[in-house]
Amino acid sequence: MAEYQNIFTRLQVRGPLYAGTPIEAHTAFSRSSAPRFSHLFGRLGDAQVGPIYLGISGLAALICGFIAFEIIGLNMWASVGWDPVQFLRQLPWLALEPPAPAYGLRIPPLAEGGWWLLAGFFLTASILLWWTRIYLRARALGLGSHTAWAFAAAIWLYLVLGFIRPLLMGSWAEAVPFGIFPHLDWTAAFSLRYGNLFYNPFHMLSIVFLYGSTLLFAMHGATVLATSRYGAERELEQIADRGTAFERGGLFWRWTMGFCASAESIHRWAWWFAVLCPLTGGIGILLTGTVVDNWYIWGQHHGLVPDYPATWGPVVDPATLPGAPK
Ligand code: 07D
Ligand code: 07D
Repeated sequence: MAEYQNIFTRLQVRGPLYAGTPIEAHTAFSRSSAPRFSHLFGRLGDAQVGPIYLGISGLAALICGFIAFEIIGLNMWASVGWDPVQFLRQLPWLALEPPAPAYGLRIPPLAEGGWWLLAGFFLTASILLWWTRIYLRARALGLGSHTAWAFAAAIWLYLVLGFIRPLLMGSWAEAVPFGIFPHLDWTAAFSLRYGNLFYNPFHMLSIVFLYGSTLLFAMHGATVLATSRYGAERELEQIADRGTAFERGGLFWRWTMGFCASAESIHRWAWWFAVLCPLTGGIGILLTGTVVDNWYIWGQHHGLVPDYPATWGPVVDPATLPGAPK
């Protein structure tokens, strides 16, 4: 018989249909759609689908998100002369660009960046309203607000990239365009313009937490799956009692690396690594162009970049050369 490895789910998690804990009766909206079972969802997680809680902030977030999505999509479609085939063919390369630098922080005509501002406004409203929804639903269930603050860390990086840094630089043109490949082109151009982001210590920190998050996630996921044959995913008594799956999981890490997290602390590790990735990243982006103009030259001044023999003369900041964009 094949050994039970538990990499793919073979069991359906399926209890009796359940509406969830009672909620305040006075809210204008409530939970909607009768709960039902889905076999496919049962393969991925809990088989019960719904009821979903829509609520005012959720509904408003969806409407704002839809408006932003429409503005972006219709502008992209217009950019290929409303040709539906070219729209689909070129979609990953199409963009809605921010205003040109000449406009600074002024409001440009719709076709010259105005639509970008509007889309950004509605996308930001949508994201902030979704944050509110997460916060309020967690509170209503008597949970901590950890999910909301983790999401806030991602929103911080998003706001730095598209709003706070452009404000400090005095130009919307500094912000990221909407578009699949155009936003990657922006990322590469940003790194080049400011002298190679690899020498930005906050980019380094952000990468540490990005890579660290995947490592911790793999270690934690693997530990729980590997001990689920002893019931580790049903955590309660495992945490306190000797001889349980949880103790074996802890022993595994103590034997292999001399130290083990606790059932509670591993989730704090995961939370902090995930949160610190966009948090440190946002600091790095905020400093770029505002405090530090060229990370390579900054690296030379701070001992990150060795002093190469001056075969071709000293390194000059390209931004100071005649003809360089201001
Ligand atoms: C798996 C959860 C599901 C989310 C998904 C994303 C949209 C966009 C497109 C309106 C992990 C849904 C996508 C709603 C629709 C239009 C035109 C999350 C999961 C599946 N990026 N980025 C992607 C965003 C920035 C970078 C993919 C958003 C910065 C690089 C997707 C933002 C910089 C690469 C995407 C944002 C940057 C990507 C997959 C906002 C520096 C890739 C994302 C709001 C941080 C990868 C073609 C994913 C790719 C990729 C979305 C910001 C760099 C389109 C919404 C400006 C180097 N980014 N990104 O799976 O395949 O996330 O690109 O800030 O290689 Mg990006
Ligand atoms: C984007 C937070 C905002 C997202 C939100 C979600 C929706 C979707 C969906 C309905 C991700 C909103 C969601 C709207 C709704 C549905 C379905 C978080 C986001 C609010 N880099 N780099 C990072 C690496 C280089 C550059 C971070 C590696 C080059 C720039 C990360 C390498 C150049 C920026 C990272 C590498 C360059 C970054 C992002 C290697 C390009 C940033 C962390 C191995 C040539 C960003 C400080 C994150 C940053 C960033 C990794 C290379 C440029 C750690 C591994 C040198 C401009 N890079 N990078 O959490 O913070 O993103 O930098 O080469 O802005 Mg980089």
